[in-house]
Amino acid sequence: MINSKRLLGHLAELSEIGKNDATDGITRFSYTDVEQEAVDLVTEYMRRAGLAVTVDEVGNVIGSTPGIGPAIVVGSHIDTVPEGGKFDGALGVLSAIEIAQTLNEQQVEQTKILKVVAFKDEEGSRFGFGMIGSRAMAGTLKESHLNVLDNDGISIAQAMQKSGFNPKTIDDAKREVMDVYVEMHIEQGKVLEKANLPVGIVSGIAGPLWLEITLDGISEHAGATPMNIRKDALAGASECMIEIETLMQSESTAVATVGKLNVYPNGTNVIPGKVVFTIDIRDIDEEHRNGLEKQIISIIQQVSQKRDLQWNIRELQRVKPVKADPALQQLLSEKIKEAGIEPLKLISGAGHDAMQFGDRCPITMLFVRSKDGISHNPLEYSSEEDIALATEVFYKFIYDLVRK
Ligand code: HGY
Ligand code: MN
Ligand code: MN
Repeated sequence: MINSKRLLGHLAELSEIGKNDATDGITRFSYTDVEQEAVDLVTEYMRRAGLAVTVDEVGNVIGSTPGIGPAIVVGSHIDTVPEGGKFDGALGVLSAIEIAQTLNEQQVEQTKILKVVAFKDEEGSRFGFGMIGSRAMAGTLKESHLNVLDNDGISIAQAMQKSGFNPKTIDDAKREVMDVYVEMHIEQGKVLEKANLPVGIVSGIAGPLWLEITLDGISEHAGATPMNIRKDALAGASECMIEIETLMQSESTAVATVGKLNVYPNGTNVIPGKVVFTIDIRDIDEEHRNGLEKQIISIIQQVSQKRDLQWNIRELQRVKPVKADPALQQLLSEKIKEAGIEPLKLISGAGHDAMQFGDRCPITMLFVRSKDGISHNPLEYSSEEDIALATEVFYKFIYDLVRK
């Protein structure tokens, strides 16, 4: 039996780090002092669980049971979106630590090594380029990726250096030889709540494609410039967004979101001469996502031509959708049934570190119900009962994996 009281205590303690007391929102961006505080706390929890803790070249925190050879790797992240919730990522890392501590306390004979990982910068909130830690561990992080800048003009490489990491060594980030990679995470959607189920099995993860669009017009006097001769970049961006939203209405699984928008020079009496906005396009089918990308780019081209705006598109990240391993899903399904719950399979609309390992080893995820499906929001909530039940199911799942 896991110690759910201890786990919930850890969750409460971690959620105090980076919390905005006015909104209850949590902000922990990678390579910042706040995030380092969270890393130190999670390192302490790993040690108390009897894990040997190492930090790799990009800052992944890895807690391992003794031995060498292929490992059962269980991970998630402790960085957040701006004003995020308590559970996204944190629940996965802390439940994995709780499971390791329970295996250790109950002196369970393990034939496989267990590694618990808190991956660096899963969200991509600071640099617009995410999954830095899991990409490094998968061996796909390139030095060129480290040039992207945050809002203060600091690159990933500079932020790494400031935190004591050497960007030149990212290739040495140990590629853990993974037997399997599994992750527990809040669902962040409404499927489990609608099905009235506390947990679900992830059968696949939709792949996010992030684009940054820049539209250039002319900043002019808002009072002295007649409407018919303006090159208003914000009006152009708004027309693009409405056309993109209309295009996506007929989609059943694909989604597209404009999440960030910067207006220049951002003055009340100035016609916006420049706008920079992001588009996050996702689907479980890569071909279909590529088709949508083409249609969205053509909308941007046509609106820009009509309004005499210059347009530029920069790809921020392109992550392949992945399918979960059938055998792992089957084993998880058995553990859910043993808990008296009907096993439901669902696709994850949200991206996760697990995507970086989908083509290297079997992966799957256990989802925990999200109240009202809300996430990336201080209102994000999963009940203590659901967390306890999910962690117990995941414990039994990992118990089998480490003794195979
Ligand atoms: O963007 C995502 O899907 C995840 O929350 N990083
Ligand atoms: Mn997450
Ligand atoms: Mn997230």
